[in-house]
Amino acid sequence: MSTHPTITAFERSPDGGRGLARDMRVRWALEEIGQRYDVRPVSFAAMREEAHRRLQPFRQIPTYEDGDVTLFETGAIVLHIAARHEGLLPADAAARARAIAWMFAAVGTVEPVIVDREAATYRERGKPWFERRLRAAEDRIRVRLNDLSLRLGGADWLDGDFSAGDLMMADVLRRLGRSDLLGGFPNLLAYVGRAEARPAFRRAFDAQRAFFGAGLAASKSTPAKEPSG
Ligand code: GTB
Repeated sequence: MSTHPTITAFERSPDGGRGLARDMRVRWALEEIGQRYDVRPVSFAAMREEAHRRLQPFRQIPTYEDGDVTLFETGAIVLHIAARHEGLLPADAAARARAIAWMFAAVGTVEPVIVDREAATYRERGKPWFERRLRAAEDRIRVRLNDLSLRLGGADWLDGDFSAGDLMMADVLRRLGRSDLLGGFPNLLAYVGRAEARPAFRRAFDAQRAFFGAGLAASKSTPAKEPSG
């Protein structure tokens, strides 16, 4: 029996090893607390099968299994990890609650507008309304980034020391790459850079690259499937 958690990840990297799929934030959280973990690759076909749907009702990755705990949704997974180990949530109850609020802000307020733009790019390109749709999606992202940028100001992290709130927020922002959108907010660009410079992030990033390993060359030329979610 495994004595450490098992997470699931795509069988083949959809992004050429750039660590943009959501297993990355779970790997990163586990690295931050120094927890070993196993990764079980799941193919798109297997994601639709009953065995995976029992773990993830929406046929997605990642999932998390550790003893009698089985979880889906990265917010819930990272919160579960952070709540049980030191290092990702402050000890002070009020500060801890605020860090958790930032986790929710990342997945509930910032991530949806970023995902919406990507979904439009994949599904609506070529439609007569595409350019207008894209501009509207980007405007919504800028509104969120502007508010976030104002709140962060010149601080290193959103609320005191680095927390699971920063981990989730930085990983959500990473999805924008080095786009003009993020580039318009130098403090957010620097924030993501600081997050990516953390040794735990580097270990997680290298681990996902190594995991995809030989599959990378193939997935660059023939994407396994249009990225989704
Ligand atoms: N809310 C869920 C969570 O946070 O756990 C969302 C999980 C999710 O969207 N998972 C995606 C998935 O399994 C993978 S991360 N999609 C398959 C499907 O829905 O059929 C999304 C993702 C995919 C690819 C890239 N990429 O290539 O850059 C980036 C992000």
